[in-house]
Amino acid sequence: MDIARNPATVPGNPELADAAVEPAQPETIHRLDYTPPAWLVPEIRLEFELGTELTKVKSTMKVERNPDGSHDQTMHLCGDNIAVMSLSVDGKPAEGWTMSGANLLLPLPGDAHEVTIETHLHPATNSQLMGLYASNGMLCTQCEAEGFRRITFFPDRPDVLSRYTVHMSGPKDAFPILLSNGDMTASGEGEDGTHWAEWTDPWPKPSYLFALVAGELVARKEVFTTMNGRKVDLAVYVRPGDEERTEHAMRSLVNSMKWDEETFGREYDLDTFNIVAVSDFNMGAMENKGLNIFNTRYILADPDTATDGDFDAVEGVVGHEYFHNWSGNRVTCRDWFQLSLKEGFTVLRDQMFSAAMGSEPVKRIEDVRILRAAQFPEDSGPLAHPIRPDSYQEISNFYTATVYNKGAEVIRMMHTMAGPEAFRKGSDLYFDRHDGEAATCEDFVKAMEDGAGLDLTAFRLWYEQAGTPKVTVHSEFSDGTLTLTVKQKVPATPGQPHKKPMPIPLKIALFDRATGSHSGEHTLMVDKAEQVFTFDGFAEAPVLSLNRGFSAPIQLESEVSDADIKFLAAKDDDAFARYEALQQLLTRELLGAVEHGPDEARRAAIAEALAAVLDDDGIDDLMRGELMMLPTISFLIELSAPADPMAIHASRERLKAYLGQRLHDRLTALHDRASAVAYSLEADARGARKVKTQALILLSAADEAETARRAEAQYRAADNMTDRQGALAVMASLDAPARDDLLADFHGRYEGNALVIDKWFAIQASSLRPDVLDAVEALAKHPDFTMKNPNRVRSLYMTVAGNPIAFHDETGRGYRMIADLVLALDPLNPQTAARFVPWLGRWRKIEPKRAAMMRAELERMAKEPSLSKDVREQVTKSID
Ligand code: 0A1
Ligand code: ZN
Repeated sequence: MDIARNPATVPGNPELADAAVEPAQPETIHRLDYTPPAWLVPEIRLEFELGTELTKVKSTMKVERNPDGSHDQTMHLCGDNIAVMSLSVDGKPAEGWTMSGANLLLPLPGDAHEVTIETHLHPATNSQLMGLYASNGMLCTQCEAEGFRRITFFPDRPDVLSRYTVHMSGPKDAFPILLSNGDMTASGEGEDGTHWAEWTDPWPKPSYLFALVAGELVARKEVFTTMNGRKVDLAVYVRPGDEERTEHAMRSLVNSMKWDEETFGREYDLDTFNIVAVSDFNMGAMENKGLNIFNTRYILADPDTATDGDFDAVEGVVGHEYFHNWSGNRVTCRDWFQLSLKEGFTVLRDQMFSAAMGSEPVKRIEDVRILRAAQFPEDSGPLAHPIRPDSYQEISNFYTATVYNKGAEVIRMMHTMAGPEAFRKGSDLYFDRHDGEAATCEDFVKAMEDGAGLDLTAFRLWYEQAGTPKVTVHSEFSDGTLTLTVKQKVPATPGQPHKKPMPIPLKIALFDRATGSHSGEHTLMVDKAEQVFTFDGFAEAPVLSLNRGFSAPIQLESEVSDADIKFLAAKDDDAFARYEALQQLLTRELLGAVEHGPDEARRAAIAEALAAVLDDDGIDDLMRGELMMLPTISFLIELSAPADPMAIHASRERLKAYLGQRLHDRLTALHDRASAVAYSLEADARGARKVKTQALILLSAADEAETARRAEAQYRAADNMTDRQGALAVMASLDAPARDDLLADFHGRYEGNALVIDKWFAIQASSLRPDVLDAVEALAKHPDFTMKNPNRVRSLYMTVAGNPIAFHDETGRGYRMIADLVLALDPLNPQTAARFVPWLGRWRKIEPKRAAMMRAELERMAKEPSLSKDVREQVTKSID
């Protein structure tokens, strides 16, 4: 083989190779262009000679022609930032191969061959954190979506499934633990202080599920016995010193395994299940077969360093990754357009799991809050896409709230329409029918139709159309009959100017005013632009409770009067609907006040409703804490475009001050009561901690001095992170003398604990003080700040982007700060950099002066010639 013949493959200098091949104009990939692969790889053996500076990889693939593929003689192997060091076919140097950009084109004469390729990797300088990289002294991989091609040349697409054998060797002192997918099948000692291990994964899998970890790690171990008596060795690996903080992750794993058996009939299928926590990670975690790799943030938790929210997040993400073993791994995706097939379903599964482990209504409220804060803005902005997108330039940009959270809502609607038993039949059929396959969203829908007995013909629109349907309900009452006229409109989104009406399962109840009860829920199937439903037999007009449990991911515009909303806020037996009623009342007041100042009657009604919430012994504190939260500014911006974020903020602070005054005694009494509850992880104690901080938040705008006194006391008395962080976050927005002392105390107390120092950055960046941007600029120069760690970058700058006071600073400084960050981070880590762009892309929702400044920042970024494909796609789409 003559490598020099290929200018793009310069041995030992992969960076040069990459620079030569990056296309100027990113290619757009279309869903309908899918064709099956011409060549399959039923088996692959990977041999790694591990080193942080240099790792040598030898890949030996059994390849065969795909009978269902085209008759292309040439095998297409993807590559990214790697060079061919050697290439042979059936033991002889390969001939006639060429490079097409970063990819390798290998002509193969027959129907089956053995292909061997050697590549060299440089983990220490891999700042993208895709492929093989070094993190905190260890080596680890991230392959989803297209990272495997940074390790070796391979048909790196999810419909090529292979059996993997992985052999790795390296110095025992640097890498005492050697892990990969499947079960360890052999190990031994080498020469000169090296050792080796071989791992075999019997389950065919796509390359994005490959994983390898090597380093000095310690584990918490446990044995789980599955429903059919299989003993599984579980381990949670962390860096030495962190093992005490893995108990909750292990408990969450065991609970997930048990829950998936009981709820979905899914059993684990290997003798080993390993989790590894790494500190440098672009996302939350990754479901690699038998070797889940996690951001430390979703593993490490103890009362002193993790909040109750952090504990919940660990439980949810551990569950999520474990559930992927079936929804994602046993049944995988045919292509990346099908991402929601695994992600939407797995999010629904993790939501159901967390609900079962804790409080179902509270979990539902939290999930809807996330949907509204993250997905609704996406669905109404320039980056809107269906849960099954039609095209992309960079697939990493499609790991979105739409694909994940709206994807979960869509499957939840199937669950609602089918009921739990029929839904389970549908999911059983899906897993049976497609086990071992790379499937499509259509396969899932079909299995649900066949198994659950649903007709989803029209429902498939939820996979095709982007945009949050707007639904209005108009009611009329006469002669004992209630007539509901329901109208829906799906707004235009990029590339989809005209929409069809969607099938919407709308759960409602009709309350009798006199008794305060109703005679049962109805699920209306709304599937036309306009539809009329009638209900008889009422003595007087009933009170409408609509979209109960948030049965459909829609924006509901109802004409329900303040009085009826107040009725529901006090009496609705659906906890979600009760929360929703209060939110609606709050939203009306917050937005109304921006236009015409406060509405005294409505404010009084809110205070009365909240007083009832504070007094009601029938509500537990976890729910009370939810009911005490005001709608977020980003949610309010969504509803009031074009919005003046400062006016919304001011309106919110004004209402907080009013409520803080009106409810002062109740809030201080609540704070006192909750402060007396001892720490535990039980629901009562968690609830107490939640209301404690919520009480301070409501009090803060009314009485700064009292709030500061209480926050300081809460901070100093805290024996757990929930209280400490809550108090410090309240304090961070005040002008109190103790503020800086407490911030310094917090830093000193947790120096060296990366996850807690992340909190220290985030707390300061979330401040509502006018000097917040000065503080952020200073923090960016703090010795603990680094652009190399995504958690640290997010803790400072994602918080800025999500803090309307900072981001929407009227000088445009917040926008510039985020654009500067994107430009600085892009060369290091394009994937993480691209995640900041959508904040600026929301300019259409903002009043013209700010909108122009936001857009100008996008244009400034677009002028940068060396922008990554990731950032370029988001910037270009956001400007249009
Ligand atoms: N499949 C993972 C998410 C994930 C996607 C891409 C990644 O690349 C950096 C990492 C993780 C999940 O849903 O948990
Ligand atoms: Zn997932």
